[in-house]
Amino acid sequence: MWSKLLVGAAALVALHAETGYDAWLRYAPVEGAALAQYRQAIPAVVSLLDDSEIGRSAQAETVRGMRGMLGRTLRTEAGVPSENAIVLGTLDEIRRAAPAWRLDASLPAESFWLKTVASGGVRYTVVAGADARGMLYGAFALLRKVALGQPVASLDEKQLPYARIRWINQWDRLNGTIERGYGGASIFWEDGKARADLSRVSDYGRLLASLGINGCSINNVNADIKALAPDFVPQIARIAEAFRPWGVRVVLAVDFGSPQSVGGLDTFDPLDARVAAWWQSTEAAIYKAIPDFGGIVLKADSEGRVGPSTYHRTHADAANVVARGLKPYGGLLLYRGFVYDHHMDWRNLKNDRARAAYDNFHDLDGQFDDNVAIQIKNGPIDFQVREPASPLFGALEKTSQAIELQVTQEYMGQAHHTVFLVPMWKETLDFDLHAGPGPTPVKALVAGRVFHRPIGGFVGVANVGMDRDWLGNHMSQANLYGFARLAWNPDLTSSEIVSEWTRLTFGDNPAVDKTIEQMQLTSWRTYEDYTGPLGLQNLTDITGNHYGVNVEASERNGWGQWHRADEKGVGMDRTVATGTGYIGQYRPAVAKMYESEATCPDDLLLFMHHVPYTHVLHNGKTVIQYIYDSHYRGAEAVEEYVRAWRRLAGLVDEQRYRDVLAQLEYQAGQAEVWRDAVTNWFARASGIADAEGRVGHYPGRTEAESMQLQGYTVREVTPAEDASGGKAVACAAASCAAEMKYQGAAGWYTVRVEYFDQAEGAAKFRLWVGKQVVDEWTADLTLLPGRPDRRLDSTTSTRRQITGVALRPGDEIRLEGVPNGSDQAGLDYIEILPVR
Ligand code: GCW
Repeated sequence: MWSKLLVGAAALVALHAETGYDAWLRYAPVEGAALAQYRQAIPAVVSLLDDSEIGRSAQAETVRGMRGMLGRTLRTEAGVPSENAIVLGTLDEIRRAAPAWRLDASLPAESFWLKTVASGGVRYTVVAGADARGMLYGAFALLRKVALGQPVASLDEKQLPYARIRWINQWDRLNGTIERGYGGASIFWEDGKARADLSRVSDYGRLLASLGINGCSINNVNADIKALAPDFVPQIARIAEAFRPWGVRVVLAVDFGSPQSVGGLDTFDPLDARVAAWWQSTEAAIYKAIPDFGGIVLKADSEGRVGPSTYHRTHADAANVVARGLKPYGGLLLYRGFVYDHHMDWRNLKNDRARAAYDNFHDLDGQFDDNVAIQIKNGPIDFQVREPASPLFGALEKTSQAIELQVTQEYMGQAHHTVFLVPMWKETLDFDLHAGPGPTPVKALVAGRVFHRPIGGFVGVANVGMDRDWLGNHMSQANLYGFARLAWNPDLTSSEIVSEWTRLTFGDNPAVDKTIEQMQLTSWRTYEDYTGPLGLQNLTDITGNHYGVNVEASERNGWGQWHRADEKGVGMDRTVATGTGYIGQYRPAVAKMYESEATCPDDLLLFMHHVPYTHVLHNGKTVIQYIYDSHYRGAEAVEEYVRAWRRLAGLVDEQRYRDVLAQLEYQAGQAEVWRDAVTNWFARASGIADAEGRVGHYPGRTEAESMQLQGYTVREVTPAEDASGGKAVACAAASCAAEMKYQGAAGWYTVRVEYFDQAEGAAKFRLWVGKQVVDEWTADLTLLPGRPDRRLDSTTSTRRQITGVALRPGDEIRLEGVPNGSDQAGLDYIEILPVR
C-alpha cells in the first residue's frame, strides 16, 4: 500500500504547474526505458557550422530541448568534432567542412535533411539545412522526434516545405488591443508604439519557427495609417529584431490611402507616377532598416477601407503599385481577396455575397505581378462554421494565391468553446476543384503547384496575445499548431496532427491522450451541430459580437450572410437554374454536384439550396428534424466532454486541468443556450413540432419570471430566443431574490441556475435551500474583450451547476442576487434534474 502511495506521490510531483506558456515546446523529461535509449543515441556535443543568428538559435534550442528531455547539457562547439556529435549547418557549409561525408543532394529553400553519418569510427547526427532557416527547422524536427518517442539513432530523412508562404497574420492595433483577439492584449504594441519589453515576441517567434512559419504580419489589416509614417520604421525594426533569430520575417499591413494620408500627396491613385514613387521610396526605407522584411498585406476596398475603386482602377493596379517597390528586395505583396459589398439589397434574391471574391478577381487573372499573391479566405463568406471551398481558388491560373485560415476563433466560440479546426481546414485543402486535368485539390492550387506559380501558400490569422496561454484556451493552441503543421505539410491527417500536439502538450499518458484527441477531433462537428448545421452558417449575432445566438441577425440587412429562413423553408438558393448563380463559379464537375439537391452533400444543403422544412435529407431525416436533433446531439456531446475530462483528474497537471474543466463546463452551458434558442426559433418559424417532444418541454425547469420575486423585475429579452420563455428577471435594487417551492420527489439532484453574467460589474449570487446556503458565486467572467455586453442575452447567459443537492418536497429554493456596476444579477431559470 505504501509503495503504491509513493508511486502516486512521484507522479504528482511530475505534474508540476503548467501555465500553457510553453505550448508544444515543453521538453518534458523522457521517462523509463526510452530515456536510456535516447541518452545512448544523442551525443554529448552539438556543433554549429552556421555561425549566424539563426544558427545560434538552433544550437541553443538543441541544448535547451535535450536538457529538458534527457537531463543532459550538451557541450556546444563549432566545426566538425572528432567525437560523436550533432552537427548543425547549411548543406553547403557541411559539404565544405566534411567532404568525406558525401552529402550530395539538392535541397529546396528552407528544407532540411536529418542524416546519421558514420565516419572514421565517429557517429554524427547531421542536421543540414538548405539555408539557415531550413537548419533551424531541422533542429526543431530532431527535438520533436525525441519528444514524440520516435527513433533518432539512424536517420535519413529530408523534409521540404509544401509552399513558400507560411505566414501568420495578427490583427493587432497599435493601441495594444487586438481585433478578434481572445488571448489578451497585443504582444507587439502598446500605446501606439512597440512594447518596451518584446520578449514575448521572441518567444512567439520560437513557437512559430518550431513548425516552419517564416513570416508574421504584426498589425491589423484594418491598418492604422501610422504604420507607414516615416518616423515609425524604428518601431517595426525593433519587432523585426525580436523575430530575426527565429527566421520569422516581419510583414506589415498597410492602408492603401497612405500616399495621401501620410505621404502628403494629393492622391493615392495607383496609376499616378508620384504615387508609385512614394511606394518605392517608402518601401526602400523599410528595407534599409529591415533587410529581411517579408512584405505587405493589403486590405483594400473592403469593409470601409479605401482602395483602387476611388480612381476606378483595378485591384491589379493597386496590388502592383505596392508590389513593385518590394520586388527589388524579394518582398511579397499579399492582396486580400476579401472584397465584397456590405450594403447589398437583401430583397433581391439574386444578390449574393458569396459571389464576391470570384466576381472581383477572376477577370483580373494574369494582370498581377509575380510577387503578388491573392490571399483568399477558405470559404466564400467569412470563416463560418461550414463553407464550401472558395471557387476563386480554382479560377486563377495566372495569378499566385494563398489561403487565409482563421486560427483565432472569431465565429468558433472565441476561446470559450473548444473547437479544433484542422478537420475543417483539411476538408477544404483536400477538396478537388477540378481546375485542370488530374487532381487539383485546394492545397495544390494555393501552393502554386497546379499552374506553376512562383509563389503561394498559407496564411493563418492567429491573434495570440499576452495571456500566459497565448490564445485564452489551452485547447485552442492545437489550432495554431495544426495550422503551422498543415502549412508545412498539408498531407498530414487530422489525427496525426492532433496526436502529435497532444503528446507534446500534455505528455504521453494514453488515457489523457485518447480523451483529448477524441474531444478535439469531434469538436468541430459538435460545434456545428449546436450553432449552424446543414450549411446554415453560424446563427450568431452577425452584426454584433459574432458570439451569441441571434437567428435573424443575418437577415434583412446588407451584410449578405442570409439564410433566408421563413415559415415555409430555409436556405440560400445559389443554383444557376433558379438562384444567385454562385454555383456556376465552380468548374462543371463541382458545379454539377452542388446544383442538384440530389447530389449536394447534406452538410452544405442550405448553403446551396432553399428547401421546405419537410425536405428529406440523404440521411433520411427532414431538415427541421435534423435541426432539432443536431442541436440536442451537439449539446449532449459537450456534456460528455465534461464527463470525460473529469475522468482525467490527477492525470493532468492541476492548473491546466482546472482551466480546461472550467472552460468545458461553461461551453456545456452555452451549448444548451444555443440548443434551446435555435430549436425554439425554428419550431416557431416552421410550426412543426419536434418528433421527439424535446423542444419547448424542459422537465425540471422553472422560469424566473414565474417565481416569487422580491425586487426582481421581469424583462423581455431580445432576441426572444436568447432566454428561456423569451423573458428573464433583473435586479434594479440593492439586492433581490427569486423563490420557488420544490414539488418533486425526495432525492439527490443537480441544480442548474441559468443566470446572466453582464459585463462591467460582478454581481453576486447565493442559492439557498430552506435555511441553508448551498452555493454562492460571483459573476465575473470576461467574455468579449473590448466589446462589453451589458445585455441580458445569450452571450451573457451562463450556467452554474450545483451537483448533489438533497431536496424534499416543499423545500423553498431561493436565489439571491446582488447587482454590481452594470451587472444586474439577471436570472433566466432554475432547472432541477435527478443526479445521473
Ligand atoms: O470577419 C471579418 C471580421 C473583421 C475582419 C474582417 C477581415 C479585420 O469580423 O474583424 O477585419 O473579417 O477579414 O478583414
